[in-house]
Amino acid sequence: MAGLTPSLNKAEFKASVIRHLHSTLGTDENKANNHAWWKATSAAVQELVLEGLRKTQKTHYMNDTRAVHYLSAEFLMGRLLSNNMHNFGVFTEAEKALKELGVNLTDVLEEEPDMALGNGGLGRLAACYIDSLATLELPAIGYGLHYEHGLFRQEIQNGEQIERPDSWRDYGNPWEICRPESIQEIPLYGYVETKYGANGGIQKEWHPAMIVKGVPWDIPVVGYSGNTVNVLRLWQSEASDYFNWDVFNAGGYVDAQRENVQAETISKVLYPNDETEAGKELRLIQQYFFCACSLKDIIRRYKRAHGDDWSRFVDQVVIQLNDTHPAIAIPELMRILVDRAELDWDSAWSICTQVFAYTNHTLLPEALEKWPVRMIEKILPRHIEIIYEINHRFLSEVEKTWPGDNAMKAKLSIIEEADEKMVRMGNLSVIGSFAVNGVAQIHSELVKKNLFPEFEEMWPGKLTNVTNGITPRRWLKACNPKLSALIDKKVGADWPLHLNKLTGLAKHANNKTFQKQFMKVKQENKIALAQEIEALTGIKVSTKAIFDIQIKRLHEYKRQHLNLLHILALYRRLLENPDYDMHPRVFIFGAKAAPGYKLAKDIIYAINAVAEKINADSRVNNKLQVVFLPNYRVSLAEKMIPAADVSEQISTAGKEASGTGNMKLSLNGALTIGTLDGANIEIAEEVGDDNIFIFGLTVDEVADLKASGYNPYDYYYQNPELKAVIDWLDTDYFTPGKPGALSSIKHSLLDGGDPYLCLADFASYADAHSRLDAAYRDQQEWAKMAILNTAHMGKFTSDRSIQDYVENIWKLAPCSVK
Ligand code: NBX
Repeated sequence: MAGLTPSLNKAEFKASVIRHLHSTLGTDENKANNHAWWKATSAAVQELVLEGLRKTQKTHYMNDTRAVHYLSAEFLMGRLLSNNMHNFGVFTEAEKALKELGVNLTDVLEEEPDMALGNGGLGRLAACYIDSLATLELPAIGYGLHYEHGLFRQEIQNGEQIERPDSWRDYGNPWEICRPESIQEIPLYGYVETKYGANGGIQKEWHPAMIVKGVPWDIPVVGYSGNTVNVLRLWQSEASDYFNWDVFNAGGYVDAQRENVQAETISKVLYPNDETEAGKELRLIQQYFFCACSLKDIIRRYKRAHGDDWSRFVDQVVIQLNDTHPAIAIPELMRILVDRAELDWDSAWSICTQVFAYTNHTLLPEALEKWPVRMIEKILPRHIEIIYEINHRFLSEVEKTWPGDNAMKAKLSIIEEADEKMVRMGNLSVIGSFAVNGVAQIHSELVKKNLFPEFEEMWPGKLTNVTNGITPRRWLKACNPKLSALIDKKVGADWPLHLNKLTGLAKHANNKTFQKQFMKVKQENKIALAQEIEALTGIKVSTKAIFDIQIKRLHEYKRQHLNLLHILALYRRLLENPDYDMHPRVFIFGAKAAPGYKLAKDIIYAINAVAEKINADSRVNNKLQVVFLPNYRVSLAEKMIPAADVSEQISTAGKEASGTGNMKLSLNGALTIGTLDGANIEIAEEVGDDNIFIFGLTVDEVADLKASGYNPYDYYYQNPELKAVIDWLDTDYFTPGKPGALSSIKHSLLDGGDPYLCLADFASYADAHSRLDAAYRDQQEWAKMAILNTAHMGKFTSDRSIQDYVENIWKLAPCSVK
């Protein structure tokens, strides 16, 4: 792959940037501010990108390649300039070129708004996967929504989260290309007409009441040091041109405009809920809109090569559903094949069930998508008929496997027969796919054992595992240049493509010089983060302290409040004994709460209140500090992760499907304190039990404890320290003049039943922290453990995950671009 990279030398790069400053931006070197330099630099890089894109598309077309189509409602891309420069191998030259122009690349990179078109892990996973697909030279296209506003920007006012709109494209986005030639029209609402043909056959015709336009925006996805540039195609909704001309002509200009607004609302905003389903009509329309646009696009491309011959469709097309959010694509493809292409049902179903594969990301019941039948009926009247037909045929299969068992039918049915009938999107996805995967070994086992056990029995082998991964290009090479340079020297520079090469670091783990170099990099990264913390919050943190970081969405199951209880315990110990022996520690949080998730917002408020009190309390002797960094996002993660000593991965066992932040932190030499949950288990296997701090109940122990009737009060009364810190939340100590401001947390932990077992795990967690504190005192030992973490993360490259998908699910071949 190396050597094929289209590259620019320093002089050429400089000339290109200046040319863009002049002719793209209409400014010059003297007037340009950092924003203009960012745009000009991006434009210069985009020239390379587009050249690669053209070649890739031509090559894929000429070779009529089989491709994977990754359907995801979210792609959490972050910033692209640094990434694209690294992947093209022009970062260093560009840095030098700009320096000669008197411009600091680091400042320029800060001008780029994050593309925050996702909530968290699921969306970022999609972004890592399209990076790996391009890197591995696999024909692939990502399909999603071109949200006008991505995930909200978080401000903290008086300790509370305030949501502000995110406007990532306000001043133009240099990477995206509008493709009006590929606009699609998408029907909505209306009714279905049944027609009887001369031969007695039945034809269904959907008469939609509304048509919206799907406008594609392409974001090129640059593979690392290769020539493949794939595409992420994001659909924006617009009012259809001819839509509602009648109203318009009748003088109903204003009414017509109102409907335009409705059409354009579809891609306006990303829903900010992770792990819950709101059941909002607009969200269902979003899902259908991008699936319908994408399927039309896939079929248009297929037909260009194969005309109306559907026989090769399953050879050319595989569609991966990123969770159930795109599951409506299954009945949509059936509609196209049966109503439009006039295939018989069985042929159409056979195609569908060879094309779709589905990834499950959660077991939490509240996160499993269900849509009211009545809502689907209204918006997609033909699809509800198709869903019923799929279900009818499926239930006769169930009847064959479990004759006469109606309870089984009720359980497996796509339709949930409740007061309000619901469509279970998970069941639809399993039934309509040829492969279903969980995202870490334990999660996939639980999918088989607890979520879909009967499906496993009906179709042995359909349910499988692909453990998540992360791209080491963004999450080590680009975000941690100092560590990368050190690693280059030890194991060579090709580890970003072959992450297992990092095992070559293990033999240096005991080497004092290397330990010093490794820890020096960590220290420099901590100093940089400390400056960022001060700039963002005004808090001066001690860089001698252990940087203990928990970054992820705020959710009860992720247990930021368990972390907080332990912080309170340390605080108490320090107040009781100012000489309490602990290494100084800075606890750093980053987390957004779903705007409607009251307790999550209360926990953010509590962290901030506790932080304010502790940071101002001289009695803690500079041993304890707490920081909540506002507006956690990809670009902030890139600054935090390289500076972490400790990675908090403390979900209740069985609840975190995988986690991916755990991998990023460990890759950058942080030691994990974590439960045996999700990918933590596999991380522990890789790094070894001596290099990780595991605590808490296991999945089985959680189940046993719940079965035996868990009572949080047992732990509360039996552990005086735990009782004291929980009671503390009920005073106005942290919220002077506002007693009870933090009591919702206490309530959820006691009378609320402590659904995520914080109290049951508290003692074990505190003990793990004591072990960690003791381990840090031996700096050589700690350095060795940190090095071994980096050394043993090879498994977690997203290239390996994609390879697993390719071999076990997609059956794709790479296609190199010359
Ligand atoms: O997906 C996350 C899981 O919680 C993580 O354990 C896992 O590592 C990651 C990638 O597999 N799920 C997640 O991020 N979900 C969402 O963001 C989400 C968004 C919208 C929605 C439901 C869930 N309606």
